[in-house]
Amino acid sequence: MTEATETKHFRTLFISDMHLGSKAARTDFLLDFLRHHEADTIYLVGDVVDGWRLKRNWYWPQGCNDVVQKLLRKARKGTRIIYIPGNHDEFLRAFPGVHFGGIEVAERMIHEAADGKKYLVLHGDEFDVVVRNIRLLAYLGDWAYDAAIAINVVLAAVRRRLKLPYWSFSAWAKLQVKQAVNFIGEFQKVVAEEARRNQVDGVICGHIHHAVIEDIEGIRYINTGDWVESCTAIVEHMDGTFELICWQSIGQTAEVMTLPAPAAKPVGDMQAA
Ligand SMILES: [Mn+2]
Repeated sequence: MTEATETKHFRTLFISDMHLGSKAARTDFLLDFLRHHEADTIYLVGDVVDGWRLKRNWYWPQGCNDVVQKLLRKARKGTRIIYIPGNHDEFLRAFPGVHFGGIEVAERMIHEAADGKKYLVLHGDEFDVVVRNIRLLAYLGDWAYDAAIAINVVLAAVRRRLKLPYWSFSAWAKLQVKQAVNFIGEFQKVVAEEARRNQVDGVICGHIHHAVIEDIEGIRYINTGDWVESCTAIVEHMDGTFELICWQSIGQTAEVMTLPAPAAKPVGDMQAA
């Protein structure tokens, strides 16, 4: 292991979709990333622990412990850590406002960047149902949109009670290879629209395992990606600029994408994750 890279300190760090407890979790890269990146505030943007995978069969190698220990240690040393549960760790959604080991649980947050811009931070799975029914909902209007999200939340709770897995948008989207391209674009549009409804400048989410920083009709859309395939994180510098980091090797970054982002691509032209 190389120790060549020094530790960098950021204002904020956003990571999601680590899926600890699933065999696909890249705890080796994640641990190395956490060693080299410190921040005043860390947002865990959902699907940190893969609760449904663990329910089926317990898989918790040392790497998962190391990641949890590393995060708890950062919290002890003064990093503010906010955990926004996703659909795979939705058991935590029952505990908004709870603190454990210095980590706060919240359903969603408004993050104010150093430049004063406001970002809605959420996991994003509640929009699966909107994405699936986008044309119908556009026709029916605002109340139907709100109702669809409410129904999705209730359905998820019912499925949980019946011990059925949450309907996985990303897994499903990936199966529909051709359609996935459109669905990622639609998801981004719907989430950006939610930011507009909340009168903020942008949104930071996870869920679809497709990291990107781009502008969608005047709203900055930032997706943290995942630590299963792409091994990505979002950092906010001290001046409020955001950067997408790919950490796919031990001790050095493989790829860095910095703002200002390239011109926004038209929806539907996205690369499937
Ligand atoms: Mn998710």
